[in-house]
Amino acid sequence: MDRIKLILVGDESVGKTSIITQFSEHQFTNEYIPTIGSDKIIKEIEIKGEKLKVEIWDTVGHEQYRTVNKIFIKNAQIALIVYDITNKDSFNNLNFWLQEINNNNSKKVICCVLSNKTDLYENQVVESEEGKNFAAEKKMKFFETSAKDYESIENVFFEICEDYLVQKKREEKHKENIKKKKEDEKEGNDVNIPDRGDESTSCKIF
Ligand SMILES: Nc1nc2c(ncn2[C@@H]2O[C@H](COP(=O)(O)OP(=O)(O)O)[C@@H](O)[C@H]2O)c(=O)[nH]1
Ligand SMILES: [Mg+2]
Repeated sequence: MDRIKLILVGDESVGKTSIITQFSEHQFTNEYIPTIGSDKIIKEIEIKGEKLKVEIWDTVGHEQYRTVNKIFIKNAQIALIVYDITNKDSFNNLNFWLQEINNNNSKKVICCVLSNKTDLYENQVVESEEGKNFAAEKKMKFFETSAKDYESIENVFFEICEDYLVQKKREEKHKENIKKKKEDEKEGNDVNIPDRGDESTSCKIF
């Protein structure tokens, strides 16, 4: 079974821990419990008959200093970058988190933006369009979530993990094509390798 590393980043208090708790335990609390220690949970999911072990890494309460442990980001395949619709700063800092991922991960990471706390629309200060535009500019997916609502959270994890599987298959196919090309070259045949076509959902673009 494939095992993948998924991390959540974003400012303090945007709802990262709540999102994880909702996804893994179907629970939500209004209390703010700062995350301490290293938090990693493993959840097994199944996408179209394919099983996947997802390691979900929560930041460990150092978001306020805006520094992230390099180990935390290293080797992550998926990053959920979260902001809170009632907190403009958390939106303005999305770029910072994106850079942080790019600087500390040599591999291609599938990044997406989560606009969280949609249930607090009365206090909304970041318009939906702003979030959508930001994500579109960087060719990332955009999700509107409320950690109170299991469905919107579940949807994110399933969709983004499915994207990962699709990309992985594309890469495998690409490798196969290269191998085949080499073999054909040896035999003197002429073969074109199709593009991987995996430009979207990657944050290695800006
Ligand atoms: N109303 C509402 N509150 C939320 C939501 N997500 C998180 N919270 C609250 O925001 C606070 C911070 O959440 P937490 O998950 O600890 O944020 P973290 O610092 O990013 O891990 C807590 O009081 C949560 O109950 C949400 O979607 N809606
Ligand atoms: Mg937390």
